[in-house]
Amino acid sequence: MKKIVLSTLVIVAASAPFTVAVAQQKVNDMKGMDMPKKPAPQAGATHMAKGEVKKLDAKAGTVTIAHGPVQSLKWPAMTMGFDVKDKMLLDKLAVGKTVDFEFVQDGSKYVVTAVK
Ligand SMILES: [Cu+2]
Repeated sequence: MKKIVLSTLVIVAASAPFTVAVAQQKVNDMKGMDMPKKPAPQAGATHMAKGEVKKLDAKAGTVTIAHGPVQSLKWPAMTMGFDVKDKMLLDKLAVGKTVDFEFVQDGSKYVVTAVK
């Protein structure tokens, strides 16, 4: 009886460091999996569209464009407002003009970054 208890203790004692080592290895593996931190696919992406300028407010730096479908955002054609941060771009915009333009999402806003 005494012998059985002793050998059980030995087995537990012997296997304990191994169990800890395996657990540690698992934690390290998980950390490794988290390593490549890629941004969300759409974050910071530039979208391209073609549209007709409907309204322009140079002072506020906003433009309303009736744009065609935007594939990268799965948008249908629509008329909507954009911010225009770069005043240089405002010179390229005029009501009634059809432009190819690029824009990015900035929070809940869409900002025109290039006009061709
Ligand atoms: Cu839109």
